[in-house]
Amino acid sequence: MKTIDLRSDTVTLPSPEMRQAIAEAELGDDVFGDDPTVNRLEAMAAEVMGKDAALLTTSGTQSNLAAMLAHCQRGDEVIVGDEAHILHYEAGGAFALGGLGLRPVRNDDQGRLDLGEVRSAIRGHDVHFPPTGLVCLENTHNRCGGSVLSEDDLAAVRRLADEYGLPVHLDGARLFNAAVALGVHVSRLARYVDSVAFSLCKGLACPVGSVLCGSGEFIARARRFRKMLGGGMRQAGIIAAAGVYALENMVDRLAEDHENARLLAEGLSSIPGISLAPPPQSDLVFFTAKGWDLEELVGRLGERGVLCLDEGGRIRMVTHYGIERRDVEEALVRVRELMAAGA
Ligand code: TLP
Repeated sequence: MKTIDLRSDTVTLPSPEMRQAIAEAELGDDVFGDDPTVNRLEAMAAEVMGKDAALLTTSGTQSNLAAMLAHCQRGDEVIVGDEAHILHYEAGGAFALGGLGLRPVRNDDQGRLDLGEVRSAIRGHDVHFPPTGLVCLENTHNRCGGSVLSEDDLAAVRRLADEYGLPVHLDGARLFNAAVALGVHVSRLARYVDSVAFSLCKGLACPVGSVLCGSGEFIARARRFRKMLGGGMRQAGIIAAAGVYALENMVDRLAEDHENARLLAEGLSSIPGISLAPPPQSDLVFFTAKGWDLEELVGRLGERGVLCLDEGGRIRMVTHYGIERRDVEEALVRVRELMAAGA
């Protein structure tokens, strides 16, 4: 029985061509700035995002933390959505390592920040208050169902942040998914923010890495923090080569993942008891199953070779490179059979 792994787009394996690019990568010591493949990836990433500079990091978590450290001073407060990945799944690095407070404001079901709440969360100059240092956005928005922030959504936050002279960081782990879903060039989404982090190791199917982009001065500060966080890698061209390959070859195919997610969602919603929560906008599909303990359902699906995650009250399935239309159809058959057999 074939295992169909829908836990995350992080489970993607490099294609033979990507492995070839890795094997042939020209290398040097990147802490000395000598790795030509890293330099190439960083230049390509900066260009594609429309920023001055970029920095290869080990992970999305490291990019986000280095960005927060580079934008803020210890003791500052960072405004984040109450469903933000930074808040829920990054081990509290901002608090623990950065001395930063995370100030949650409401995310709506589209992953947008409630602008009224953002405005009231921004601190005045009173000495009692921790200074507000940064506003963070997420696109696509993981816990809000892989929802896509539009240019208007991003522009609205930019305008508000500008009123108070605040920088904006975008956790764009899946920003290419957002761009493909909207049918716009990714730089159109990045132009509203001061810094943006995108993942190599999710839909772009690289084995490791994330890239943080911003102004030259900002990236120089972030580079020091990356070193402090243990992310100064030596012959990192091994990793960057996959990234170069992905930027050239793996972006447009994200549309296939979105189409497969749509098919998966359509099939799931036709199974009695299953409700989408909410309908998918990109590669993430969330649903609930009436009458089932979801942890148990995830376990039983796992026994049938369909891997997915119980995300506290919802099940998440993710389509990605390596999951074909026929895998989606097969997964649906197995879910349907299990649900028909009953809890
Ligand atoms: N998300 C992972 C898990 O951590 C939940 C996943 O499987 O979706 N920002 C966003 C929006 C993310 O979804 C993730 C990873 C990250 C940042 C962190 O990236 P990594 O895992 O590279 O540190």
